Amino acid sequence: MIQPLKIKTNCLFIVFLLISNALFSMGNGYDLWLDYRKISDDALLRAYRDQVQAIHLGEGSETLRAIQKELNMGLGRLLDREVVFGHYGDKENMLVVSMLAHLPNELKGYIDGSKLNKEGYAIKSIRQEGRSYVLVTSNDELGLLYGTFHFLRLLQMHSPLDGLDIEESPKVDIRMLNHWDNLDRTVERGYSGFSIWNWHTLPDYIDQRYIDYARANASIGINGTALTNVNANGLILTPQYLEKVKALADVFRPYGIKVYLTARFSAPIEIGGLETADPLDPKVIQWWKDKVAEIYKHIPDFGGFLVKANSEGQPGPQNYGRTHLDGANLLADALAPFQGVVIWRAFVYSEHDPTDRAKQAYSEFVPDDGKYRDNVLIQVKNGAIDFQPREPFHPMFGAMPQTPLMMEFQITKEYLGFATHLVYLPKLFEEVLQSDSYSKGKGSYVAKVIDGSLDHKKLTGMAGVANIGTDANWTGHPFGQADWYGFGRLAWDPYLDSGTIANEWLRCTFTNDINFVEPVRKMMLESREAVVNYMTPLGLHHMFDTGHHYGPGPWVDNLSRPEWNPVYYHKADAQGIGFDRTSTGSNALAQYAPEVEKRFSNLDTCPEEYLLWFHHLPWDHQLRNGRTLWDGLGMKYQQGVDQVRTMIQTWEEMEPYVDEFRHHQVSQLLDIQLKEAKWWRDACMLYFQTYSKMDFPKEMEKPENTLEYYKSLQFPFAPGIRPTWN
Ligand code: BDP
Repeated sequence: MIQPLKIKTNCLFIVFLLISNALFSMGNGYDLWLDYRKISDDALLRAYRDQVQAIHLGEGSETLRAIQKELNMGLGRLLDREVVFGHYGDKENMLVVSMLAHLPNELKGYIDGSKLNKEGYAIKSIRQEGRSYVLVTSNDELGLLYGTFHFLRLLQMHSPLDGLDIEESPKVDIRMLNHWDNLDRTVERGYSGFSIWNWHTLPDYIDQRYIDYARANASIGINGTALTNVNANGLILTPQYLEKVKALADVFRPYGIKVYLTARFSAPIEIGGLETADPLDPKVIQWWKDKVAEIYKHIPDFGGFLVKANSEGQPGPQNYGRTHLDGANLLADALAPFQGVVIWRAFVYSEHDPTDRAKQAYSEFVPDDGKYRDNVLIQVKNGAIDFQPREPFHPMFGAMPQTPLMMEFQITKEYLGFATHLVYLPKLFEEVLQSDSYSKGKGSYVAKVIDGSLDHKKLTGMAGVANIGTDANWTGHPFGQADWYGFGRLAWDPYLDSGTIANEWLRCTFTNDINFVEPVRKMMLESREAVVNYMTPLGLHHMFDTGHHYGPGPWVDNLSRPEWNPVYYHKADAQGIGFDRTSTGSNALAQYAPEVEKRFSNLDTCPEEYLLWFHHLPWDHQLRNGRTLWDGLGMKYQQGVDQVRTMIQTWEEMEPYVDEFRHHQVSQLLDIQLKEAKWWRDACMLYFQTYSKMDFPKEMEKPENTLEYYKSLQFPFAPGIRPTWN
């Protein structure tokens, strides 16, 4: 139990403020969107100081202590003065942060708790007998934590504190990051340094980063983290590592974050000494039961397992002639007594299955709808191929009304320029969430599948593959932080719009100056279309160079599995280009609801941004602007390059508003982005020209090098590559 207390001004506090301000002025970005800069507007500063003369903090446990620390630091910095904690009534105007059950009697009755779910909160301005209160309240401690962060954000964004009447409850249950972090600290598809989990010094050494990670996640509502790579290593389930996992779970708990682990399906053999991992074998069943019980002894609120099985060489139930259903239910039964869940990934495609890769996940999972245990979620990537710059929504969304489907987005930019390109991903996430699956008629948005409202799902979730590493600013590119931030906000509320999120992030991270916020927000919102244009326009996809996925490789045709080769996806030939997924081709379109199928099948109604995803078309096919497909491709590539030029220009003009350090960082990265955008344009157009035999459109700049040159490029140490293919 924690009691309200008064923190006296002391030297330590002043030293703390000085140090934290000094760190900020370095602008290295470590503080993310929580840097709590002093309010720059004097009148506003006075008004805030007047409102928060003291804080009444209700009773609670360790989460309350985290809230207290955050208020102390946040308000200390924002208001640039000592933070006073006291009791209701101590001062004329106060901030009251307390669960409903512990509110002072005078403040009871202002909020109807039945409108808030377990993690929800309300923020309300109250005037009472000449006194003024801002009330942050909730049913549960976690709601109070989220409400506190929201309150601090209001100040960070210079919002007025009178007339507040906010009620917020998360729309999705499990809002989690998936770290593709290996135990040796390399990160698969990680572009911002090494894994932040220092397994070697755990459990005894608690890096401050673990705490700041928890704070940052809690501030955007993330409540789960899968610590390890989906290409899993069974060692994480051994006692030696579980002790380390426990240490992290203990750090995260006050911040409402549950820990999940990736379970390697063959772990019973590798670490359990069994001869098989057959999910129907009684010894295997018992092994998982015992293992789960052991984990819960260490971590009583363990979230559950995330599993990649029978995919890209990972072991799974099919190795024993069993199904994904058998595998998922085996683990679900072991976890059920402890309220744990199994998150089973639908990212599966087989080298022995000759059908279109885009169809395979649907074919494997949809027939078993309704047969999974209640604590199983199927985690589905946003599109049917693999985190491309643009993909139509996955046909599984809407097709499994009786099974919780969890969204998997990729926050790390494996296919969107690594941590080098400025591409604002919430725009992509929003596009997917707002796609209409038509599974229950018009308005069956993917967001409704994810928040469960479409089919009254009891369990819901959204996962994002993390872009976090040991870089000083966590995400490599300073704007990569916006992708982490935006993912969290959308997991909390999948109906938020990406422009609102960009506005919040920019104000909290850089400045509230509108001369900065508006142009940069515009730049962010346009950046996603730019990357689509200069990498994979008009529905092209997966043309990335082998293995590392850095740069273009549309010519690659020699990999062992057909669907690992870019030529499989673009199918360029003398006649034309594109993947026919209509009824004359792979018929993948049949997996969508009839309205969607019809719209995408028909060339007159198929949006041009998906054209070559669904159709193989002649080079001289006429686009809606009257130009040939060939010209249209060249123009799109050129447009992408030009958009990056505009971004550079915008950013140059922002110099007066940003610290020198970050301004320079972003400038350099944008220059690389321009270089690489041109590389994509030139390499792809030169290569496709060998088939089209047509001249480049007049709008397109001349390629800077020959096709042979682009083909000769090698990147043996490109970051993020899978270290072992196990
Ligand atoms: C692909 C990545 C690969 C991952 C795989 C997955 O290239 O490194 O292991 O997805 O999601 O995007 O399992």
